[in-house]
This record gives sequence, C-alpha cells and structure tokens, in this order.
Amino acid sequence: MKPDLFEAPDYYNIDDLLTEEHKLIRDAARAWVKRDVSPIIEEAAQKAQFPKSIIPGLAEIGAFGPYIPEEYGGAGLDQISYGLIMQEIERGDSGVRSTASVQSSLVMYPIWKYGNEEQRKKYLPKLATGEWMGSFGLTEPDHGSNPAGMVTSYKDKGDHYLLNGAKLWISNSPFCDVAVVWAKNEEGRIHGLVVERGMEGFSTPETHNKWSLRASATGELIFQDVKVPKENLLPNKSGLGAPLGCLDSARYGIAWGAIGAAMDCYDTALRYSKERIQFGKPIGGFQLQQKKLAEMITEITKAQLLALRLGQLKNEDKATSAQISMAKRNNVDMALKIAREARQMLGGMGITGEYPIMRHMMNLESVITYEGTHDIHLLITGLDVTGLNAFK
Ligand code: TGC
Ligand code: FAD
Repeated sequence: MKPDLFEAPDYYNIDDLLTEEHKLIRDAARAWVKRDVSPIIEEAAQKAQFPKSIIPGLAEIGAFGPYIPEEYGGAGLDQISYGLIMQEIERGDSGVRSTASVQSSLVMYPIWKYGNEEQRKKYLPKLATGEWMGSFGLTEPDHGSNPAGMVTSYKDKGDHYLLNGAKLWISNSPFCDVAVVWAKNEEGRIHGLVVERGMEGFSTPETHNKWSLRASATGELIFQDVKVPKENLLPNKSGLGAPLGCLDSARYGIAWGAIGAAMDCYDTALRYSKERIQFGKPIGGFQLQQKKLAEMITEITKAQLLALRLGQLKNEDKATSAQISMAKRNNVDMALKIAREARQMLGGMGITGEYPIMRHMMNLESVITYEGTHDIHLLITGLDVTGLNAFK
C-alpha cells in the first residue's frame, strides 16, 4: 500500500466548534492510525486476519470505553471525543473500528449500565486495557432484524443458569474472552449474561470467506448446556430495550466512524485527480471528475455537522434513538456512495490494494447492514414521524 498521506477535509471550519481537548484526542488517534494501522491494514485485510498487535494501541488512544468513568479504567471522555476517536479509527479501517465499537458500546457499556458494582470492577478495567476482549451476542441465525424473536434461552437450575442456543455474525467472537449474551428466561423475558471463554459447552467458531470487514474476526457463539454462574446475569435492566440501548451507543459511534472512511476515500481521490494525467491534463480538471469531488465534500460536510449536533445532544443526554438512527443511516450511506464514486475516479488502480478505497467500499457493505440495516433505520424514522409502525 502507498504511504498514508491523509489530510482531513474541514470545509466548514468545524474544528472551530471543537474544544482543544477534542482536537488533542482526535489528533492523537489520527497519528496512531497513520503510524500503526495504515502500514499493516491492507495485508491484514488481504489475509483476512484481525491484527491483534494493535490491541494495546487501541487501549492507549482511549478507544476501549472512551466515555466509561475513569474509576472503572475508562477514559472518562465526552460523547464528541468518543465520536472523533471512532472517526479516526474508521479512517484506517471499519473492521478496526468494529472491534473498538463492540468492546466499548456493546460490552463495556452494558456491564457499566446494567451490571452491579462487582461486575463493573471485575470486567471493566481489564476490558479497558484490552487484556480481555469482548463480544456481543444478539443476532441469531433466524433472528437478525427482529431480535425480539430470539430463541437462545436459559433455565434457572438453582445454583446456576443453564444456557442453550446460538448467535451468528458476532464481531470479535473467535478471540473474545467474554461475551455479553442476550437470552430469554423461562418467562420469555430477555436478559444479558456474561459468558466467559472456558465455560464448558461454549464455543466460538469463526465465519470464513467474507468479502467485507476482512481485518475483523467474525464468528458464532454456541451454547450447549453452558452452566453460567448466577452472578454473571446483568441485574439492572431486562427486556429488548436493554440490548437496543447498547445499540444506540454503538450506532452513534458508527455515525462518526463512517465519516472517517468517507474522508479517506475523498482525500485519496482528490490527490489522485491532481496527479493522474489523461488527455494531456490532470483528470481533476475535467468537469465530470469535479462533480464527483464537489458532491463528496458537500456530503461529508453535511455528515460532519449531523454527527457533531448529535454529539452535543448526546452530551446533554437528549439524543433520541430515532435521531441516532437517522445519523447512522445517512452517514453510512453517504460513505458507501463516496467510496463507490472515489473508486471509479482511480480507474483500474481503484480496485487494487495500493489504495484504501476498495477496502473501505467492501467494509461499508457490512456497516450498512449491521447495527440495524439501512431499511430498518428508515422504518425507525418513518415510525418516529408518523407514529405508525411499518415493521410488522
Ligand atoms: P419495540 O417494540 O420497538 O421495542 C422493544 C423495547 O425496546 C425499546 N427500544 C429501545 N430502547 C433503547 N434504544 C432503542 N434504540 C430502542 N428501540 C426500541 C422500546 O421502547 C421497547 O421498550 P419496552 O420497555 O416498551 O419494552 O421492538 P421491536 O421488536 O418492534 O423491534 C424494533 C426494531 C426493529 C427497531 C429493533 O428490533 C431493531 O433495531 N432491529 C435491528 C436489530 C439490530 O440492530 N441488530 C444489531 C445487532 S448487534 C450488531 O450488529 C453489532 S455489529 C458491531 C460491529 O462490528 O461494529
Ligand atoms: P435480515 O433481518 O434477514 O434482513 C434481510 C433483509 O430484509 C434486509 O435488507 C432488511 O433490511 C430487510 N428487512 C428485514 N425486516 C424488514 C422489515 N420489517 N421491513 C422491511 N425490510 C425488512 N450481530 C450481533 O449481535 N453482534 C455482532 O457483533 C454483529 N457483528 C456483525 C458483523 C458483521 C460483519 C455482520 C455482517 C453482521 C453482524 N451482526 C452482529 C449482525 C447484524 O446486526 C445483522 O446482520 C443485521 O441486524 C441484519 O440481520 P440479518 O443479517 O439477519 O438480515
């Protein structure tokens, strides 16, 4: 892959709206991605290997639990800092951001919010340093967009719970030390349980042959009569709203992350358009190519403003789930469209691993599907504005 010459676009001087702390945190993450992610990520993706060597670096830039209080090992940052870190990581690769999203919003968040003090103290500090890695099991083979239908369940056996079922499409599963798993009790109520690697009957086979998120490990979580200690049940929230609450946090991070992928595609295409000569002049001098670049920077700028405003609302604890859905849907769609256009601007070179665009494009096909598909988020907005449920 060519050297990483990334320069972040800021067409509307959005930096002026950030604090000095935001910029320091963002710049540290940006520098780390340039130094430690860019040189290795193409090979990791080509080989379909999660680069475990970057785990300590992710912890150092605060990517594991950015907004979790410091007393539990988190970075104690605000929501805009969290967003900026996700943006910078996904500028490197969506799969690396996935690993951080899952660890922070889908594993640390539920333990912090729905767990008791013993659980927080046991798990959060080790998750914050990356000593333990986590996964989040909601999706099942027959229940993706409709998690309420899940069949994974547990029975009360007196001194422990007996867990049975299977989860599919689980990021980090092949190497996770702990999994936050959503399962129904005998009354059909959904609860979260922390399942630990090594528990008998618990296995995590990897899903192979992905054309997307190849630098992220994806797999299953299989439970065959797993004895889960009673103290591993998250006691403070139950029902579908519990996992969906975690998704709100992760979807918010994705709304920022997608901007990073889009910025990298735009920046690469812009530079290429000034260097690549055809018909005696740089291709950036042709109107058709300028149309693409002008539309890209316009959409990136709109997405930046949407994410920043959402971050302000999150900081004030005022962001609604529907507002988060709108930002996730818009910004991922924006990034995927930019990746497709940018790839075309590089002609044949666009399909190679010399440039990051094709990798971003393929990754974004997963990002537009997970954490609620593009269609599901549209229906959430539809329900919010009409009050009429079109899911069922
Ligand atoms: P519905 O009846 O609407 O709601 C059930 C209960 O949940 C509450 N609720 C929410 N709470 C918090 N945040 C949200 N976003 C919420 N949305 C709904 C709701 O108030 C209700 O509470 P209560 O107390 O009344 O019971 O539920 P439904 O069954 O009709 O489903 C609604 C729907 C379709 C929107 C929901 O199921 C959905 O979002 N489906 C998409 C599934 C999804 O996003 N899966 C993601 C799996 S994890 C993942 O993809 C990780 S990828 C990670 C990576 O690698 O980065
Ligand atoms: P389906 O729900 O079967 O949907 C298929 C199509 O039908 C979609 O286009 C959808 O929009 C449409 N559709 C569904 N319902 C409706 C409706 N009511 N109206 C209109 N259209 C509808 N899950 C986890 O729990 N943890 C993870 O860590 C995780 N990581 C993932 C990593 C990757 C790489 C991928 C690809 C997925 C991951 N997922 C994870 C699962 C992801 O959240 C699901 O794939 C997603 O929610 C969609 O579910 P599905 O694939 O079963 O599609």
